[in-house]
Amino acid sequence: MAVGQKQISPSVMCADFMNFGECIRDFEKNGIEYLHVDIMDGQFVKNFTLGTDFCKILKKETNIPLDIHLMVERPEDKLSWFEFGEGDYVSIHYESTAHLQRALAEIRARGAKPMVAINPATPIEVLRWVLPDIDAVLLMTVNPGFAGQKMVPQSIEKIRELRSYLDANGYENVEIEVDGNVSFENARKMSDAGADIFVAGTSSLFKKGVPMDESVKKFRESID
Ligand code: S6P
Ligand code: MG
Repeated sequence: MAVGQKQISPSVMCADFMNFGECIRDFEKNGIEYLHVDIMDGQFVKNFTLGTDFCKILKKETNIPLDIHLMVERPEDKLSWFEFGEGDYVSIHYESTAHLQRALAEIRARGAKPMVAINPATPIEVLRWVLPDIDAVLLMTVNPGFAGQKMVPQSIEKIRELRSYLDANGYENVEIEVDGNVSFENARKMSDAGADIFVAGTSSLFKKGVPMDESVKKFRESID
């Protein structure tokens, strides 16, 4: 079975940057557990998003731990560019490196929590020999690169299988994070299937005109 309390990790690339400070204060006020920071390099995925300076600013401006999602080729060469440490999650894609275990071990050695991300088409069995090296699996429920996509329908079954797979191998403590079209409705199904951390983006928390307090309350009702 899954671990403890369900957690929300808003995708900050979906925020209104003209009012970003206010948005962070809203997250703090609402007890948001992580800030999901999407890093894209234009190669692993066809997009550019946030970067090293942005993570540095977040570390300075808030105590909310970061959840850095690296969608970059050869992440092992770039980990040293980022500031992260105790309490932060850092995820790297299985599909992005030939040196997955080394990169995960480096994240652990720097005091942060290593997480492996897998794309919708990647089988969960590829995780077998890095299970001792991770604290969580980031299960992509859309193909990475863009916000505002539709969930790949087989994702719910995949979450359920992943939870059983982790438990069957003795890794009940490894958390499952879901990312992509985590709407209020999908979040409920994902939670029932065994997800622990929910990346909230344009499909839920970042709706124009809806106060953050209201959206967070609704989100928690969906996942708890
Ligand atoms: C996508 C990225 C995600 C998105 C998130 C957006 O490549 O990794 O973290 O920011 O999925 O949320 P939504 O609700 O628009 O899918
Ligand atoms: Mg992401």
